[in-house]
Order: sequence, then C-alpha cells, then structure tokens
Amino acid sequence: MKAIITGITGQDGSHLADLLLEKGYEVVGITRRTSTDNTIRIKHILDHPNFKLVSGDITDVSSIINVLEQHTDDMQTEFYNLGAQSHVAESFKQPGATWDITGKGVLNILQSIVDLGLKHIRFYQASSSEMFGASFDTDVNPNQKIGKMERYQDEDTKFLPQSPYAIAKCAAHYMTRLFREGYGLHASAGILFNHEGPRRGETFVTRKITKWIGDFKRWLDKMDVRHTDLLMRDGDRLFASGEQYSFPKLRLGNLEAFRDWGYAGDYVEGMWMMLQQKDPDDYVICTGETHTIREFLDIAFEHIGIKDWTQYVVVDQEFYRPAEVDYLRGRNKKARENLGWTPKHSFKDLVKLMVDHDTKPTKE
Ligand code: NDP
Ligand code: GDR
Repeated sequence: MKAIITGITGQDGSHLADLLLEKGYEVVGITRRTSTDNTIRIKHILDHPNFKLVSGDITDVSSIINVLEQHTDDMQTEFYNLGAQSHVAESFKQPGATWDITGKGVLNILQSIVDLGLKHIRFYQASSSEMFGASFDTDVNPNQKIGKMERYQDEDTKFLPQSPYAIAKCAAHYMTRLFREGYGLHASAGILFNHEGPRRGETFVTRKITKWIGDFKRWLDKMDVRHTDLLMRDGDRLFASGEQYSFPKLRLGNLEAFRDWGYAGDYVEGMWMMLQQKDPDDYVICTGETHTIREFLDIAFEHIGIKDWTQYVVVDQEFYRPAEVDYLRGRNKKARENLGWTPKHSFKDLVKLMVDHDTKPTKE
C-alpha cells in the first residue's frame, strides 16, 4: 500500500506517517520549501527505507500534479490532505493566505486527481470542529437522571464558522463532498475536534501552557529555588532573588472557552480507518468530553505541585480573537459504530503526558 501525505512536517502528518510505516505502507510526504529546517517531527523516519520526502505546495497545482504523476501507479494509493494554515488566530491576520492554502489548496488536489484520471485514489480531508463555530445541538444527557439538556456537535450539526480558517475549512469540506458525489471519488472528511500531544505546535494553547511550565521548572532549578513560596511576584514577572533573576509570567487570552481535547496519536488512527471503509463518508472524531482552558491550567499546574496558577498567568488582550468559538463538545457515535474507533487517552492523561514531556531535562 502507498500513502501520500500533505502536512507531513506538522503534528498529525508525523503521527500518521509513524502509523502507516508501522503498517508496512510506502509513505510519500509532501513538504514545501522553507528557509529553516522544519523536519524536527519526522527526523526519526527520514532514513526509513519506505519513506520519501518530496517537494510540493498545495497552492501550486503543477507541483501537486508532478507528485501525483510520479508517485501514483495502479497500486492502491491513499492521499491524506493534512496541509493547512492551521492556526485560527493567525487566520484573522492572514485571511488571504489561509484561504489559498486551507480552502483552495483542497480543490487543487481534488481537481488534479480527477483530471489525471486517478480516481482509484482514496482521499482524506482534514476537516475541523471549528466549522461548527457558534453552532450546537442540544439533547438530554441519557446518563443523568434529572434530564439536564446538554450541548454537542455531530455530523448533522449545522456549520456557523467564526474565523477565516473555519470558513476555508467549510469550503474544503463541501468540495470534498462534491467530488465524492459528483465524480464518485472515494473521498472522506474527518471532522476532528482539537487533538494535542508533545508534537503540538508551541503557539496552540495547550502546548503553550505545557512548554511554559517546562521552561519555568528548568529556570527554578537553575536559580536553585526549592519552593515556589520563595518567589516574589510583581506585575508581569516572577523574581527569584533581586531584579536580575526574573522570569516572565505566562500570557494567555480567553480562558473560558470549552474544547473537546484528545490525543493526536489516537486521532490519526481514525483517519486511516475512514479510508479502509468500502464507502467514503464524513465522521466526527472526538472524546465527547469538554473542558475550559482554566481546567487545563488546573491539571497542568497541579502536576508540578502548584495549586493556584493565577499567580503565574497574565490575561492579555493580544491573545483574544475578533470572534471566538465558545463551546465544542463532539459526539463520536458514528465513528464508534461504523469504524470501531474510540479514544484511548483521557483528558487528564493527555495533560500529564504533555507536562511530563515538556518538563523532561532533555526534550524530544
Ligand atoms: P500543523 O499546523 O501542525 O501542520 C500543518 C502542516 O501543513 C505543516 O506540515 C505545514 O508545513 C503544512 N502546510 C502549510 N501550508 C502548506 C502549503 N501551502 N502546502 C503544503 N503544506 C502546507 O497542523 P496539525 O498537524 O495540527 O493539523 C493537520 C491538519 O488537520 C490541518 O489541516 C489542520 O487544519 C487540521 N485539523 C487539526 C486539528 C488539531 O487539533 N490539530 C483539528 C482539526 C483539524 P510547514 O511545516 O511548511 O509549515
Ligand atoms: P483552536 O486551538 O483555535 O481551537 O484551533 P488553540 O489552541 O489555538 O485555541 C484554543 C482556545 O484557547 C484560547 N486561548 C488561546 N489560544 C492560543 N492559541 N493562544 C493563547 O494564548 C490563548 N489563550 C486562550 C483560544 O481563544 C481558543 O478558545 C485548533 C487548531 O488546531 C485548528 O487547526 C483545529 O481545526 C482546531 O483546533 C480544531
């Protein structure tokens, strides 16, 4: 089996490549030119005999055509489109680039597949819970006797996108459905809720928190501060002793948003499972639990022995967005029943896994 992956240098691309190589696939990863090395997440597989890195950019149709012509044959080929400008806040600052990559990039790939007559390719699109935006459905929680109404999103929830990123993802999602229904392509879209882990980019909120905790712990060790009670706290900084030994507090935006956070390694299995089905379809992949950023902070700081994290965090308007997605909690019934997929890591495990990784003296 062969798989082509865009976004190979990203969090999910690296986990998916690990999974497929383990399954004996030949993996071709598409990477665009960058001025500095961006292969840190795939360093461990660069010399794998079944792995190949090729040059391409999903905004450049001819580069995609070249890759498809050179790396597809009659062998069953799976194409995973994980490439995107994936940062929601950044999409407000670079809406045009986000549209070209995250939205139109998908059309470039799908149209090339059809034009080249490669309709035997099975295609996966990385859709997102951000597409739900301000939208949710409500239902009575069957596990609660008092019949409290609960908010959730699943495959039937309407989309009400709240960012240029989410709008581009909606366009890509509908394009995937069109090519499935219009051209008979085996094209599936995974509507994945937030998934994290040690390979998460350092500007997404979970990793930003655990990375700060790691740096803070190493600074405490260097300053030989045995107990955080010995620290002085003033304005934006923490002081070990005297002005010269200070460390900046963690600056975050909106702490009240709810997210359904899972572990990235579990979620790439869902992607693969979708492409093994006889018929293509769309699936929500999530844990079904939701937590605020405050709750993430509670567990992360408690894991290093700090009960009151408010002394270490500054809320900064800079990290607020023009429009927010307040509440995400998915329902994974379809994925559980049709794919046999279930998440393996709990929220607590995930937070601890990330803190443990980032507080290690030497990092991956
Ligand atoms: P990352 O931001 O970690 O990775 C994005 C990848 O896309 C990088 O490899 C990046 O390459 C690549 N890329 C960016 N622009 C282009 C381009 N023009 N041509 C080709 N490749 C490009 O994202 P994740 O791994 O977290 O997410 C993977 C996919 O899943 C994305 O599409 C994301 O939007 C989507 N998604 C992610 C979720 C999550 O919680 N992680 C949830 C739902 C959907 P480079 O290294 O050069 O920047
Ligand atoms: P999200 O992830 O926007 O859900 O998109 P992110 O971690 O960026 O934000 C989650 C929530 O945390 C709040 N927040 C902050 N966010 C960031 N990045 N930095 C901060 O300092 C900060 N403070 C508070 C945000 O406002 C938001 O409410 C991710 C991406 O991976 C998308 O590509 C993917 O599609 C969705 O998850 C599902």
